[in-house]
Amino acid sequence: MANVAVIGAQWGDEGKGKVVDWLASRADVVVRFQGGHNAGHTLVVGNETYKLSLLPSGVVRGKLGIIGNGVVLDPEALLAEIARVGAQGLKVTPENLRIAENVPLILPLHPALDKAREAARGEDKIGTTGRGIGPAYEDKVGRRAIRLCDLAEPETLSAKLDELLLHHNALFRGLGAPEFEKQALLDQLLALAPKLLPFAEPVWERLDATRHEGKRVLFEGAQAVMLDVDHGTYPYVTSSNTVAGNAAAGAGCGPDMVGYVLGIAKAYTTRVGSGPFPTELHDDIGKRLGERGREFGTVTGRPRRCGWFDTAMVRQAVKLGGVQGLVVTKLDVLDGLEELKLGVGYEIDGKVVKRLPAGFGAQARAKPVFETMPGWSGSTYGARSYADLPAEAVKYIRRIEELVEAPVVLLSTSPERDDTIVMK
Ligand code: 2SA
Ligand code: MG
Repeated sequence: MANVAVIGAQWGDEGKGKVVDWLASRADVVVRFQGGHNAGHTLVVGNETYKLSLLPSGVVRGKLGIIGNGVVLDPEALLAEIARVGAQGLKVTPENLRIAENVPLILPLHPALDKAREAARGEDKIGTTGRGIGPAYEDKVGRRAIRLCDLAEPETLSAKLDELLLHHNALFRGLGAPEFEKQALLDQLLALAPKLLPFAEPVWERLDATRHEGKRVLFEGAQAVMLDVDHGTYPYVTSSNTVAGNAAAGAGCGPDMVGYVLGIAKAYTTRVGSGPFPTELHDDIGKRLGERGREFGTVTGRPRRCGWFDTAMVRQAVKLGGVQGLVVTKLDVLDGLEELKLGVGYEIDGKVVKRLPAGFGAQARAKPVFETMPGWSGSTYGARSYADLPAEAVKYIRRIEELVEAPVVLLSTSPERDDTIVMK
């Protein structure tokens, strides 16, 4: 296998961490291409548990990690994460971490704006992670972001901050929130420069060299297709493109380098934050999925909303995301349920459709159309071969493949790396 991109096929938290870790051990370079420290996953290596948010997972496996230009980088969060894993014995240095010099930075005013806006939205809040992700991407597209390379040109920072604050302080005034002062931001950036600049480089050149050396690259997606800023449940989305189509632009290489696209889906569905979720369960089964699946956000600790697997949505994610093979995770959470349901489409204003429409109103009115399947009484937890699975579990997976129009290539049956079934 050459290069691989891993993306979420639902609303995040599909268990990408384990799969990325599994693949990172086979790669030479691991690249993050979008998102920021709104992503989070836990890696267990021997006796150590690492909680990663910005660092590409490969770093834990001794591989080169790259933070691409498509990421929004909070320098303080990165340095804190480096210190945290450092205390666990993992040294992160410019030897094993490189950061695109053109990556936009998240400054303290970004989380402040993120939170002030969410507070102003009240009931209608997006349910963001409050990390300043959206405002930082706005500044990038608005051409007023401070980027990592700007720290190497301290003489230009003052004027850049003037422009940034002209925009932001007007917003803070409108929201009745405290304004930011230039000098404090300038001092902070100047203090960060010597700590961050050693990691900065034109990573596109390194990726190009990687290509010529025939090294293997893993593109590590964060969030998921249904949180994509264009293709997700807008406006209840994150502010980046999460589809594999963005891996090249967000890393700085040609699209041919992205390689095989692996989509990750949980055997049921979860979502944190607000927004449409047609197959959501508000009953005891939903509660049971949340408890058995330990469905709490890694970043914010929020309980996740739970529901049945939605094949219409994952099919859409497969097509949009460019998914060539699917990994289904946490099948064991369904163990013991008498009956299972698969969402196969939606009824919207009396019409049955197979896809989730783009409009928020229509998405919110979409009622799920279900197909019912028998559950299984045996356990799938920790199963390592196809033959260990109850017949009904195999049927469930096969039906998912048919409906989402992509093969299930891997089945993950516990958080343990080896509890993975390669499907044929
Ligand atoms: P933001 O903070 O602007 O990105 O929030 C906008 C919406 O996006 C949702 N969001 C997420 N939902 C689930 N998981 C997220 N991160 C994962 C994690 C990491 C992953 O915490 O484990 O799976 O890669 C994540 N990040 C953002 C958020 O809830 C809002 O609905
Ligand atoms: Mg997660």
